[in-house]
Amino acid sequence: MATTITITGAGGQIGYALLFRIAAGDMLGPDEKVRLRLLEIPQGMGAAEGAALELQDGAFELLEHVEVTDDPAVGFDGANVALLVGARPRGPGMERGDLLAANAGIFGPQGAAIGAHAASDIRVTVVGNPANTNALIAASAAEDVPAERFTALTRLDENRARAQLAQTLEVPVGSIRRVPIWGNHSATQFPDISHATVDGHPVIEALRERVGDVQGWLEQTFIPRVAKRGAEIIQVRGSSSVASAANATIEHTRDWVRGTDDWTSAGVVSHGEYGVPEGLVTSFPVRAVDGTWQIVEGLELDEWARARVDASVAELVDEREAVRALGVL
Ligand code: NAX
Repeated sequence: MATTITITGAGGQIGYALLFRIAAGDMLGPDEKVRLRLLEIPQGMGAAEGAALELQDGAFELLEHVEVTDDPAVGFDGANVALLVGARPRGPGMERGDLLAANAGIFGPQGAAIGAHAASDIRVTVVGNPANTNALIAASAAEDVPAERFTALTRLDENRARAQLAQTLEVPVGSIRRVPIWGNHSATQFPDISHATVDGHPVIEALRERVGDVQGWLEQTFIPRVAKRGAEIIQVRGSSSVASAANATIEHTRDWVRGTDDWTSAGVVSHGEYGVPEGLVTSFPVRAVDGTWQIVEGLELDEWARARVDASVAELVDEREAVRALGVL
């Protein structure tokens, strides 16, 4: 049996970077056949149809079928995995409330369509921003689908954090482990190195030798660099992060389905862990076991880390309040 994967915004930039890697087996493995559903809005249909022609020309042996549609009922029909990439970007003069409202108008109906049409094992990865709150909106609209099946992507933030540490310590990125992102996928996110290791040894000790004042380096260099990396990419490249975002989406979804051998980060629904209000889709340190994300519990957060986590969670609470005020939740 093939896995049916729905990609919204498939005619956009990240969609284009995702499709061919999924068809090549990078997400679900070299033995898993895939059926792709490319869900777009009418303006994006041409780009998605063009991508579908190229998928055909890729002659991917794992790719059983491709369908392009602008109807969510068709797009999510029988879906086992949904990558919700298409979102409304912030336009000129748009306030945060306008942005949340515009995206509620997308993620609410998509959540409802997932509830009505997707397969019972559906797993949803929300990439489109504001990703955490969009995941919350979709989850609350999806009848009979556990909220745990809706997640928000913070893997790109984690990858950026690991890459910055690797560069600073002059080690391969694979040597760096356990760098969870806490909170919102936004400038308030908290990349936490307090449990991080480099080749099994504490990163903090290695950093002390390299940068001296670790706390100063974290506050003035590392955290701003990670949190503002998206803006840096736009400035240098002239366009937002695309291939790195697609890569993180594939890694997040692959790990969810196939499991992890260590911690990673994902925006998952809180059940009150670490005092995060129940129901908020928040990034935590997680492991994937038997197809389920499990929050790594019992980690120490010192006062400074606690304040960072609280600030990001407070932003998520505000977003939820703003969406509630719209009558969406
Ligand atoms: P693009 O503007 O290139 O593509 C978006 C596509 O979505 C367009 O083709 C558009 O027609 C389609 N779309 C819009 N509304 C839709 C709907 N209701 N149903 C189906 N399709 C719809 O943006 P792209 O660069 O691909 O980025 C997509 C999203 O990813 C943005 O919201 C962006 O902010 C977000 N990102 C999230 C990241 C994360 O780590 N969570 C990092 C990368 C990226 O910034």
